[in-house]
Amino acid sequence: MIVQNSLLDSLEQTESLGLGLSLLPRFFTTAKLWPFIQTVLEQAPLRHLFTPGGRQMSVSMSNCGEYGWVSDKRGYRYTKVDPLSEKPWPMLPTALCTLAHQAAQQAGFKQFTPNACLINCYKVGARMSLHQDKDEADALRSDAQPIVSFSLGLPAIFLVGGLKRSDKTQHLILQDGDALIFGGPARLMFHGIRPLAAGEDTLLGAQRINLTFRRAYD
Ligand code: MD3
Ligand code: FE
Repeated sequence: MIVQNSLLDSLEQTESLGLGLSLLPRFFTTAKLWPFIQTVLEQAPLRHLFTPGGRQMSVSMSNCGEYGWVSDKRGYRYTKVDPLSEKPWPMLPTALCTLAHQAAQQAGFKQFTPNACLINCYKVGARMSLHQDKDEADALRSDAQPIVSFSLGLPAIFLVGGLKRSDKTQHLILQDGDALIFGGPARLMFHGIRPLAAGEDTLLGAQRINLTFRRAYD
């Protein structure tokens, strides 16, 4: 994959990492977002989901927005109700929604209004193996909505491959405050996160939080 620097404005540098993949380094201020996330997590606590194959994930997860992503022995899907509380997922805070919209806009996606936000929590050693995100209703359409990702806390090594699991991967370090936008052809790329290395973030401590903003259904 060719890494090229493009689109420079006075505030942020946008690196366009091939078709449809953009990195906005230090796009947001974690201290401003963290209280909103903590409020969501008080209502819908992080939990370690099980894969359909019966393995417990090392990443703990929760959601906010109209839809939330869940996994259990029945499969992967989006639900309107948190299976733990049997209540709707907490609202997607407007401040987060606006920032995700702005990130998508800077990456060239004008119409992005997320209705799902998956919250992933990585403690030291937690990882996410190579996968594709295909559970959104439009995922396989060429006009699919992008996915916007925000990284908070400890840095992580992000792996990105191609459209086949066996394609060679490249890595990218995701730092606190970074936004990554996947759209167009990049939307179906295999990707994952290496086991989180030990460290201490001044605000979040020994963990990394990742938010992925999505359009689950139209
Ligand atoms: C590439 N999360 O939640 S974010 C996921 O850091 C997920 O927690 C990782 O992969 C994390 O599904 C990576 C970056 C990301 C998010 C969505 C993508 C990369 C993507 C969708 C398609 C292709
Ligand atoms: Fe993913």
